[in-house]
Amino acid sequence: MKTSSKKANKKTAGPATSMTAAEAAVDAMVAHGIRTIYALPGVQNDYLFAALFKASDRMRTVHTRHEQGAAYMALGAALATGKPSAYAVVPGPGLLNSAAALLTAYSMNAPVLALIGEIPDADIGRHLGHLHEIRDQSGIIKRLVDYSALIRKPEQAPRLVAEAMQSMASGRPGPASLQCAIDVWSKLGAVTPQLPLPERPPKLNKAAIRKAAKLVGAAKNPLIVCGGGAQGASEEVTALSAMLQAPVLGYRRGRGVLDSRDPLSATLPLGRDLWGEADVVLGIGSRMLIQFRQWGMDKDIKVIRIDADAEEPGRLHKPAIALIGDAKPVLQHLLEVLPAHNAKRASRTSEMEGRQAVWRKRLDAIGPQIAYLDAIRAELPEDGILVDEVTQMGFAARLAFPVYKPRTFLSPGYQDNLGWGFATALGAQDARRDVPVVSISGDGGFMFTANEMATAVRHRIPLTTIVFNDGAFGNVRRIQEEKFGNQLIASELANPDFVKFAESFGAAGERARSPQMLRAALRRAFARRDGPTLIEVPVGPFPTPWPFIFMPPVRGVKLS
Ligand SMILES: Cc1ncc(C[n+]2csc(CCOP(=O)(O)OP(=O)(O)O)c2C)c(N)n1
Ligand SMILES: [Mg+2]
Repeated sequence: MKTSSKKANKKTAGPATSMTAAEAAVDAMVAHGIRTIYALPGVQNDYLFAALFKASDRMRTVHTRHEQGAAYMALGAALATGKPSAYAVVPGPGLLNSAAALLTAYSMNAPVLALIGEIPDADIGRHLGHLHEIRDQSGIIKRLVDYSALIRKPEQAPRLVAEAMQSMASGRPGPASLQCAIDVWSKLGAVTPQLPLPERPPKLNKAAIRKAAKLVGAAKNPLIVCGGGAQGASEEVTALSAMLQAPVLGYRRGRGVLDSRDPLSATLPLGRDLWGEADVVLGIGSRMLIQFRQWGMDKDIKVIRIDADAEEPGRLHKPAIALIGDAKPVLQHLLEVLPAHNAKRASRTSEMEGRQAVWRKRLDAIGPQIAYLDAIRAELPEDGILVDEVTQMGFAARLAFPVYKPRTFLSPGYQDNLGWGFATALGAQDARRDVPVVSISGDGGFMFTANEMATAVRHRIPLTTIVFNDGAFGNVRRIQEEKFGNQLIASELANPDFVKFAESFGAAGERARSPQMLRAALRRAFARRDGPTLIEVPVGPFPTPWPFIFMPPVRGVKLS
């Protein structure tokens, strides 16, 4: 848990004003740049919603049909913009309904602020059986977020909001939560506004960066591995890759840091070959779990890690050099000092283009998925956003969907939680109304939050959702067919008519039976900017992607 900074920002943003705790919290969020809150009301938060009503010229309230939708939408907004976002729900069941998304925000290091109601302040911990009471709510929340606090008085609200926002932006980013009791939201107090607290980044370790420059500058076969922590450092990674002629491997959360059209950009299957050859690896904002656990290590590989979290680099393997801090400033300094230490490098363009072509050919094994992905790529503008899912198409997208810009490919990282896609994509589209957002789901995953089609219509969110309908938890069904002698259990699904389903909400519904038809449907969907479109693509079983994802080691030791 992060604790509040000792050296408080004593300066205030103005004189004290009489207001409720709820008004103070809303004002403070506005002062920190939060302009939208995803929310679902209930009696514990009535005064919070009264404050949101009063502030509706400064903050939009987007209400959802389930708390999981609100939290996923806040997650999508944070991921698509790189900026903090917020959601508000009632305690107990409201909190738990939002918890899978909050967990995902934590594992994706996403700055999501969860405002959670509470039972009457004096009764917290007394187990009286109040509406929505849950044992040790603050204890449960503390395990899900980086910063958590209970607002006990209106006067505390600005400061606690500032601390939550500071925590979400500092070090390794991540979610925060503020709770407030039903009877405290409405309390009046003399509230003094609070200026945002400084982020306080760690001091650059210039000596260590110079050491890293020497090590990577002398490397014969340098490789850069990017995770989600590199999304804010795309320019620097691109420059570094060119300077070193080092390929950049990004899978799932690291995709788009280097433009897929750059010959030095690599994703999984080719990335594993490159890992096998590398002598110095620079890991940026990545846990490197696949590399260390799946692909193996040996003494011939030297690792440099750049990470915002000082504890991360040493978890599986002690790196030669750990550079702690946000990737952007660390890389900016590395780029300044590297030229003095860098070996003469021949262009790897034609070699890498040849190797890319070989893997593209091998990926014909999942050609049916790739044909649909190519159709999406052909229609989606360069800065359009694709949100994946735990589905056949999602697995293929992580390997083969070309990504041109950072934050334009959203994938749930290690949670890989079925059902994240549609509602997260709604949040991304709500926060980025200037670009088209496409959600790809299976019929299984889509139905987790399909109710939020009502939210999309109500708030005119122009998201395009493609549901690949194979009438099954197809991924599970294939495992049952191949590994368990066709013992099918709990994997075949009864579905609605998805086109009629969409239309019944007032959304546009389309059915596309081929990649060509999908392209035409996408063009129509992108032209519709005042509401959502669902495109159902009926499909049969897809070929397995697993041989490209779970590949055997290429180096000696699997780290435990
Ligand atoms: C929260 C959660 N529950 C269960 C799973 C396990 N799971 C992974 S894929 C899958 C089936 C996905 O079905 P669908 O969305 O239709 O995609 P398809 O595999 O058919 O392409 C399931 C149940 C999961 N990853 N996450
Ligand atoms: Mg399916």
